[in-house]
Formats: sequence, structure tokens, C-alpha cells
Amino acid sequence: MSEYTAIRTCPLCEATCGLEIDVKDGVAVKVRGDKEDVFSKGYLCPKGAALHELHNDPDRLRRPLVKKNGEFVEVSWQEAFEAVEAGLLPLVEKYGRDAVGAYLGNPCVHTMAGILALRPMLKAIGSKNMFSASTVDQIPKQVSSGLMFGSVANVALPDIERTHFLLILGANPLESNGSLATAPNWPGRLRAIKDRGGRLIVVDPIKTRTAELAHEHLAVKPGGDAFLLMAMIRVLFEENLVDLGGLDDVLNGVEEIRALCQPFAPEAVSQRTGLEPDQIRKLTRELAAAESAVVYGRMGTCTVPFGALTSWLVDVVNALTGNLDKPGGAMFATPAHAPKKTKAGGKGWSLGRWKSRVKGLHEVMGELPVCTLCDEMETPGDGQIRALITVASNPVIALPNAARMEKCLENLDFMVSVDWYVTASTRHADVILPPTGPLSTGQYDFGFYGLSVHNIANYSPPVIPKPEDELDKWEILYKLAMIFSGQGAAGDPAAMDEFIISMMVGGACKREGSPLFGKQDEILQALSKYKGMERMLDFMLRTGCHGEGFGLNPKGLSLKTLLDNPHGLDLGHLEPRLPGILKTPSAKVELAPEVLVKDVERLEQALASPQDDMVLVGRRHIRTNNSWLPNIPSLLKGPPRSVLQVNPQDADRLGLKQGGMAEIESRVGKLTVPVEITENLRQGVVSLPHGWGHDLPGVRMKAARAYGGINSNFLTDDQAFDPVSNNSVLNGIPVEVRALD
Ligand SMILES: Nc1nc2c(c(=O)[nH]1)N[C@H]1C(S)=C(S)[C@@H](COP(=O)(O)OP(=O)(O)OC[C@H]3O[C@@H](n4cnc5c(=O)[nH]c(N)nc54)[C@H](O)[C@@H]3O)O[C@H]1N2
Ligand SMILES: Nc1nc2c(c(=O)[nH]1)N[C@H]1C(S)=C(S)[C@@H](COP(=O)(O)OP(=O)(O)OC[C@H]3O[C@@H](n4cnc5c(=O)[nH]c(N)nc54)[C@H](O)[C@@H]3O)O[C@H]1N2
Ligand code: SF4
Ligand SMILES: [Mo]
Repeated sequence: MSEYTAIRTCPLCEATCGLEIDVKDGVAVKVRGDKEDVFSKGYLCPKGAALHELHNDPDRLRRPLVKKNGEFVEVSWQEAFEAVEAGLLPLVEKYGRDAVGAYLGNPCVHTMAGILALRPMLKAIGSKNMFSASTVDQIPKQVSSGLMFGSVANVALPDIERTHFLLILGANPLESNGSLATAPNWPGRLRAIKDRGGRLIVVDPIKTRTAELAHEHLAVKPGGDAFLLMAMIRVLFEENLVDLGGLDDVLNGVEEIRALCQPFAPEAVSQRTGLEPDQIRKLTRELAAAESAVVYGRMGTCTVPFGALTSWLVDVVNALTGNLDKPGGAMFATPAHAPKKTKAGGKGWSLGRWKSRVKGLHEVMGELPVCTLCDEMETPGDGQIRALITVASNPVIALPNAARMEKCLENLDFMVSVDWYVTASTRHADVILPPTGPLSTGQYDFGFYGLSVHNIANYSPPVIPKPEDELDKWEILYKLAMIFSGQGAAGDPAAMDEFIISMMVGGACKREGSPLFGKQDEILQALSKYKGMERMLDFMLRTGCHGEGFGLNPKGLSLKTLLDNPHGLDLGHLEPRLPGILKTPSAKVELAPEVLVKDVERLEQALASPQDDMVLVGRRHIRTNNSWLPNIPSLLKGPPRSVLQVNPQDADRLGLKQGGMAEIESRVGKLTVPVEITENLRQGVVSLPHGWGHDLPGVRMKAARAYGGINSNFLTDDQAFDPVSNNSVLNGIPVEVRALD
């Protein structure tokens, strides 16, 4: 009998908890929190505790599937890649590269391959039809960060470890464990703010568990945050509470903001926010008076009609209260894999380098928005998407207007999915390519150490060796890249790996003045111990801000340092980084970027526009993760979750009964849903979680099928989006609700 315990960072959400995993005879049998983890210190949630169940799930695909006569058949990898080549290349030849679209899902950000190996594939495809879950999620924050700080990577994070005052808008970290603010154990960290005498205020239409923990809960109307923040800014100016915290020379545009906020007096926004003018004034004064304070916004501020504007105003309030780049305020991470930037200034960041074919929606961060993905699949003509590649994504369950999406996938000429399961979406695929399981691949959170509220570096090697007949995700993505670049289905991903690392190292060694100049061979030799993603990580760590620099800084970091420290490295609290990290042409923070300033007109017009009687918002639960864990029995325990929550007054008015059924209808769809009546919702708001609805013909997930649930995205509207970021509106959907007998 072989038994061992492995240490592994959890890949399931942004919190990056350390796990201790018992393995017996090659099978993971138990997961605990790693008490020695420098960041999570033993904390874990029910999802992390079930990671081995995901790895062991018999429904998780181990072999590629190819559809033959309408049925999936297990085939060899070679046959699967040949099927991809035979299905896709003729379409490219006949219709051009834009005929192939790609939709990349959320789990891509949670794997090393998703961060490093997708780009070569996308480059090889060469289509402008690239989409990702970013445009149903955080892209508004990246737009505002790009415009203000010159780079979409410069996202200001709430320093929750030191703050005296945390104002949370539209986030529920007690269920989600945080987003764009990586930190294990949000419950503990929020309680710690209270324990040290700090204040916690939550603005959310629902009295969530996070709101319950707070000193105060302000039940804002969905979509109200931009108005609230504008009013707070006006109060700051009006009451002379503006304090730039010594950043006067770094902040451009303060006077413009003073002018912009004028129409938004607390009285003027009261109707839109559902908050009393006095509540807004008191909140602003408290925030301004706190020793340190930070506003933090998430899904409820992004997936709304003013997503980019709201995300921007969050940082404006932080700047105007002297809390930008200050301990306890909004700060920037210093990820170990990135070089330290010390000289402010750069080319800046812009959007709109190209436009979508059908609706002319602008590009953001190299992608087009998912709100127009169906348009691009449905509308005939040059550049129509005829084939789709989905990578770790579930468009039918995750994207607005699910009924339309279903039809579009059915009508594709060809579909390839890189996924672990036959899901609501991948059942439409012609080929499914499953990467090896979550415990058989290494983990370093490229995506999240740059968003972490404490500087951390941690690498975990595979817990269970990858079975010989399985492929890592990077191998699959490189194979696809090779097919598109004409090297054929027989191409060896190891050759592509060699090519990419030599390009990467070569590029760095070509820059005159760089300490690496001319040392390409030596450096490739020094990296030769590792392959694939690990080799790239080693290179990035060594050349990163704490790196050993290939001998220049012998005490610095490399992959070996992380391997020697399986519980992670604590690289300290967030540090002030302005103006060094700024990449704006002015080398200053642009508090009033033109694109966003222009959108204020739309906000002003919306002050007077009519409001909907009843709107739908989503919600998350600690035992779910979007649609990717519905087949794990231990996570399905507890009361039914896919239910419509309604406020008691609304229930009375509509004749809805606890446990009864209701019909809910939006512009795009109609669903029948069980009702749960709860005081936690504000009147006029109903809530249905996303991520359910797996009981469809062909789905191969036994537990998920038995659980079923309702896909709330049959109600969300693909025509509702924020015109600046093009992010979909998923919260505040106008609906009608009727009782059913
Ligand atoms: N109504 C509504 N809709 C929403 C949201 C909402 O709040 N309300 N939230 C939105 C948000 S924030 C997001 S991020 C999106 C997510 O949208 P998507 O990313 O499209 O969907 P997921 O549900 O995350 O599905 C992920 C798929 O990837 C597979 N998978 C998981 N891990 C891996 C892996 O390592 N490799 C591979 N190859 N496959 C893997 C899973 O089996 C699953 O099929 O949903 C959005 N949709
Ligand atoms: N357990 C679990 N954890 C997860 C996920 C999951 O599905 N389950 N998904 C992961 C992903 S992909 C993401 S992006 C993150 C998201 O992380 P969070 O943003 O923390 O998660 P949500 O639960 O969507 O929180 C959004 C809150 O906004 C509120 N809200 C809705 N509309 C408005 C509004 O107009 N204004 C305000 N102020 N509030 C509003 C909702 O009621 C909800 O409480 O969570 C991640 N973690
Ligand atoms: S909070 Fe997130 S990272 Fe931590 S155990 Fe749960 S799912 Fe994993
Ligand atoms: Mo997300």
C-alpha cells in the first residue's frame, strides 16, 4: 500500500486556499485545509474539501470523444485530433479564419495552461471572433483600470488586512470567497476588521450572509451604485471632505470630477438608489473620516447597465478620500512572476481596435463581447462563425439568452470542446478533448497573485502523476495551435513547447542593456530541468521582481524556491506602487478618462427614466461554482437552491406561496420556478441563481441530471449590456412574476 499526503493550492475559486490531500494507492481520498499554508492557514470551504471527488468522478471524461452518427464514441487522441483537423480546416479554407470562433470560460483563469497556452492557439486560429466569460464578469473593472492606470493588469485591490472601513458594493464574499480580491477565508478576514474596531458596510439589494455580518446593510436598488457613488463624490466636494492623500501630483482630473458630479445630489439619486439622502451623506462622512477606508465593488457593480462607470467611480472615491495606494485603502499587488516596474508612463490603454461584424460592437482586451456571440453565429455573410471552439466553458448555462444559444450551437457546422464533461453545451460538440484531472496538473495562480490582497507566491506540483494516456491542457491547446498553423494532427506539442520557450527567452535576451542580453543559450540550459508551463513559470519567476535573475540576485526566487516551500511564500503586505506602475502617457492616474466622462451623460439621462416594477438578480452559494461542480454529490446536499426568492410583500401582492410555483417571464424567456419567500430581499427584486439546468438530453453527469435545477439564463437578455465595456447585464433584468396553482 502506498500512502502519502500532498500539498496543493485549490484551483476552484479565486481564494487560492492551501489543501492537504491524502492519497492511498494512487487515489485521493481526503482533503483538509493546510494549516501551514502561509495565506489560508488551514481555511477551506466545502468545494475545496470535495476537490478529490471532482478528480475521482467517474463521469469526468478521461478519453476524447468524437461524435459519429449522432453518438459520442471514445477514440484515441490521434483520431480525435484528426477529426478536429478534418472538421475545421476545410471551413477555414472555404470561409476564412473568422469562420472559427472561440469562447473561453472562467476555469481558464484557474489553470497555468489557461493563462499561458491559450494565446498560441488563438494566434494560430487568427480569427477576430474571440469571446470569453470576461464579458459576463469583470471586464468593466479592467476597462476602468486600463483607462485610469494605463494597464488592465493594474486593478486596485481592497487592503482588507489593514483597513479600518470596508464598503462592499455588490459582492458576497461569504459565499463567493471573493473576486478581484484574492484572499482565503473572507469570513475570518471580515470579522477581523470588526474585531480591530473597523467598520463594515454592505450595499446589496439582498441581505446576504455578508450583509448580515456587516455593521450596516444598505439595500440599494439593482443598478443604483453608479448614482450612489456619484452622490457620494458630490458630498465629498460639497462638504470639503476631499483629501488626495498626498497624491496631488499623481492625480489628473480632480476638477473635472467636481464638475461631473454636480447633477447627482443625494436627493436627486434617491429614487434611483432607493436610499435616503441622509443615509448617503452619513455613509460618505464616515468613509471620509475613517483612518483608512476602501470601497470594493464586484459582480453587482459590473454586470449592470453602467458597469464600467461604476467600476471607475469606486476608484475615484478611493482616490478622493486619500485611500488610493495607501495601506488599508485600495492598493496594487506585486506578483512574483511579473517584473517590477518603477518608471511611470507608457503608451496607455485603449479599446475599440476593431469591431464586431454584425452589430459593430468594439473590441475590448482583444475580444468581442459574448452579448453578440449569437449574432455572429446566426447572421449569414462573410465572417460568419461556422465553427466554435469552447475551452472550459459552458455557454448554454453561463451566457444570457440560453434558448438562443442552444439553437446557435445546434446549427454550427462544427464544434470542438476542451472540457471534462458532456455538459449542456459540450453535448453539441463534434469532438470533446478532456484535459487530465485537476490533481494531475501543477498549479501556480498567474491569474490571481496579481489580484491578491497580500503578496504571495505558491506552486504545487501534480498530486497524482498524470496517467500516460491523458494530456495536460497545454498539450491539447498546443496541438490545436499546430493544427491551425498547418503542422497537422500528428504534430508533437513538445516541439511547440521548445519553440515557445526559445521565443520567450530569445525576446528577453535581445534587448540591449538587459542583464540577460546575449545569454539565450545559457538561460535555456538553466531552464532545461522543467518543461511546459513549469518551465515558463521558472523563467518568469527568475526574471520577476523577486527573481534570482539567472545569478544576478542569488538569494532571489526561482521555481526551485517554490518547490522547497510547499506551503507558499509570504512576500508581505501590499506596498505603495504609484506612480511606478502607471502606464498612462501622462504618467499620472487619469481620474477623468474621456471614454468614461462621456458616459456620464447617459447616467444623467437615466436619473429621470422610468423604472421597472420587478427585476431579477442572481446569487451565489458556497457549495456551487458557476456550472462546474454540479455533479459532486457532497456539494448538492442541503435545501434546494435553484429556487426563486421573493420578498413577502411582493409574494402577498402576487399571490405567491412558500414552496409554491411561479411563472417568471422576461423579454427573452419564460420559466416555471419554485418559490421561496424571504425577508432578505428588497421589495421589487427577485433572485434566481445561475449555474443550474443540467437535466437535458445527452448530458452525461448523473448527479447533476438528477438534481436538475433551472437555468436562469433563459431569462437574462443578450441585448442588455453596458455600452462602454460591452459587458452583459445579468442583474436587474425586468421580469413579470405570476403565481401558478
Ligand atoms: N445569470 C448569470 N449568469 C452568469 C453569472 C451570473 O452571476 N449570473 N456569472 C458569470 C460569471 S462571473 C462567469 S465567470 C461565467 C462562467 O461561465 P463559463 O466559464 O462559460 O462557465 P462555467 O460554468 O464556469 O463552466 C466551466 C466549464 O469548464 C469545465 N472545466 C472546469 N475546469 C476545467 C479545466 O481545468 N479544464 C477544462 N478543460 N474544463 C474545465 C467545467 O466542466 C464546465 O463545463 O458565468 C457567468 N454567467
Ligand atoms: N461559491 C461560489 N463561489 C464563487 C462562484 C460561484 O459560482 N460560487 N463564482 C466565482 C466567480 S466566476 C465570480 S465572478 C465571483 C463573484 O463574486 P461576487 O461578486 O462576490 O459574487 P456574487 O454572489 O455574484 O455577488 C454579487 C452580489 O451583488 C448583488 N447585486 C446584484 N445587483 C446589484 C446591484 O445593482 N448593486 C449592488 N450593490 N449589488 C447588486 C447580488 O445580490 C449579490 O449579492 O465568485 C466566484 N466564487
Ligand atoms: S474558498 Fe475557494 S480556494 Fe478555498 S477551498 Fe473553497 S473553493 Fe477552494
Ligand atoms: Mo466569474
